[in-house]
Amino acid sequence: MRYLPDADPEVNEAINRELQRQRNSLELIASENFASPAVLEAAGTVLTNKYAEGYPNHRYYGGCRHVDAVEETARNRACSLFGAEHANVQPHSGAQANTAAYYAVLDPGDTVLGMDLSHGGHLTHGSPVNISGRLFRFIPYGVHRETETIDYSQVEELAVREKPRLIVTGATAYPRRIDFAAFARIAARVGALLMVDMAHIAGLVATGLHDSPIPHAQIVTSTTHKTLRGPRGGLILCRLNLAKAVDKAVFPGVQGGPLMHIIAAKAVAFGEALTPAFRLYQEQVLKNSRILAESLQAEGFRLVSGGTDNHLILVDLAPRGLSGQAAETALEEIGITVNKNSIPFDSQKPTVTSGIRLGTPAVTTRGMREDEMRQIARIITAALTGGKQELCRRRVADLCRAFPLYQDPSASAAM
Ligand code: DSN
Repeated sequence: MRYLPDADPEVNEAINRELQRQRNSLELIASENFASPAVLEAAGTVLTNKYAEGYPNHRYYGGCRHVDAVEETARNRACSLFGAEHANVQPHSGAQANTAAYYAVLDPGDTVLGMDLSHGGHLTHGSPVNISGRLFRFIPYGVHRETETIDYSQVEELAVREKPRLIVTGATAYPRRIDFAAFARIAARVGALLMVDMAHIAGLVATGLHDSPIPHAQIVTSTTHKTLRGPRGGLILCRLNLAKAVDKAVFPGVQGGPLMHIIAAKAVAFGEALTPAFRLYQEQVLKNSRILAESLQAEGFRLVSGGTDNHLILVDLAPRGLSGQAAETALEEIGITVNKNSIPFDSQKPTVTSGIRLGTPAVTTRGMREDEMRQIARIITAALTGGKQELCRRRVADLCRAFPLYQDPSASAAM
């Protein structure tokens, strides 16, 4: 930082402390990642100064020729990356992308099926406290009590009974593959549209390591900062016949001026995701997740659904007599960041929970591999079963030192 330290020491100090926190702790929040230095640079540019309401070549402001070029690049790269017919890269976030997607295809009061938040869905998939649950008649579906995997027969029964206009799938705390073809068959049977929120798995989808929703869904939404490892933001992909409705729903529907600096950073991230190195990174994310899951199971932890097929793991702590809240705090004290998370049929309230959610995208970006996952499982076990805090803290610090972050750019951006 050249200017900030003098211009605003207070904010500069907080940013520096956050940088140190990211460097010196193990980030296991499944939805977080470390954007590359190139993505950070693009996000911190003069493009933040530009108003560009509208779309390339159809703006409501002059002076847009350079930001037009950036947005075109971002849209084209998003389409190539996912094999989509149309991309809207303007949503400020995943929640904005979902709200715009609903606005594009629904009328207030329409019936929609969405995955229950407490079974791994998302707030914007019809939670009563979210605008989606206020504007539309969402009917929740969930997972089987025994297998803890999506109950496709329940989805079908609800679809036949409720005749929804839209079925939404995608999850924030679901460790298994989602069968988009099964959802598409159910949607087709009842004449509903299918929307997939692939925010968590977008990086896996981009590299062919999770089935793509694109052939099955009319609308696909995502964030750009999770497994996709871009800047914080949202994205909508759709078929050409919905392109106009989607674009209108984003602007002027739910947003005003796009964040052109973030769109530039999205373009850079999509460019990175198109490289072979990104596929290797995603393969390692999956290997790390599987090894972390197996190592925790070997330590006696119960995992929701018995394991993982993707980048995340949901640990049920009830059999160990712990709450998610207590575990989150205990792990934070030794330098491991996770989030407490409800598990399906949880007996604890959402502010306490019986589970924690772990993910491997961020530690994999630091370059960690299978052996480090085994070490992390041992540290987590020690921290949650009365092991010496000081020793756990030291082992976390050793790992962080061995895999530096944002020091040597090649170390943080190489994978
Ligand atoms: N808050 C995100 C997550 O952590 O999964 C979803 O939007």
